Amino acid sequence: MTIRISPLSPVLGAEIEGLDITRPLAGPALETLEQALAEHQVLVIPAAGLEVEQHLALARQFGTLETHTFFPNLGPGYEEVSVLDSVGGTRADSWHADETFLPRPLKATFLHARILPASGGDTCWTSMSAAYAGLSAPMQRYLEGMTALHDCAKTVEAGLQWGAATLSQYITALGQNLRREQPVVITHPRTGRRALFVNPTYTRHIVGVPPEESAAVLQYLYAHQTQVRFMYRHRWRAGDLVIWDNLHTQHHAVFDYPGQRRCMYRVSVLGDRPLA
Ligand SMILES: O=C(O)CCC(=O)C(=O)O
Repeated sequence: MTIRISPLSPVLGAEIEGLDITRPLAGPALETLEQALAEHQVLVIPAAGLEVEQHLALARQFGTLETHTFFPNLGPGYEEVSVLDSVGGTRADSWHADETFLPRPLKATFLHARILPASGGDTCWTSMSAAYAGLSAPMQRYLEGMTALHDCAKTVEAGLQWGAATLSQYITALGQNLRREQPVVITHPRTGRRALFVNPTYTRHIVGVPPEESAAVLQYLYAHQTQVRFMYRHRWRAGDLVIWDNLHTQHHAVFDYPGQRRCMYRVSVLGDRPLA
């Protein structure tokens, strides 16, 4: 079988065809997929009928699976399958990379579309390596060697502000102390490409500069990295499986389908410490 890789935009995203992901991948096929993920950052694979066990088995070939810090999951024996169901109010409509507050944030996420709204519910990805390459040379030099604090409680704090979380949930999140200092610029271990690594959902501040400076720089970077020229927007088809490189992209699930159901199953693979 020949694997076909068709770019979906000049910056990121590719559709993969001719690959049977319902069985263990042979070494060369796995290598092709890993290389395609490093190069294209977001891979779309038509996978109608993919079973949960097959979804898990595919992700396991990429590394150790994680149980998500706060998303609901499929239950005993299937804790590694997060369920993002709009009926349960679970959605991710802010720009983020997944769980960047972990010491070893996720390397890749595998999201399978189970139930889709009649229209809407797209997901946008932005390439953080394209965003880094698009910075001015003085800004790249300024960010060199900087670190930023990432904190899981920041997202609960945002929920508290608009009524999606309670004070006791926020206090619990603070007590869990899921915080980590990460490099502001990281390097891809396979391609050597550099990428910005700050996101508005979890990044609290840049370390070692006055709060006003950190806030202004982060605000600039967030506006810069979400320009449409760095982006791919995926219109889901039933059964699509999308795999993304979590360290070198960010994503935002568009919530434009009130009253309709959208349900996705998600499995993620732990990475290594982000390389400065
Ligand atoms: O539902 C989506 O399209 C994206 C899910 C997401 O943001 C996540 O799994 O972190």
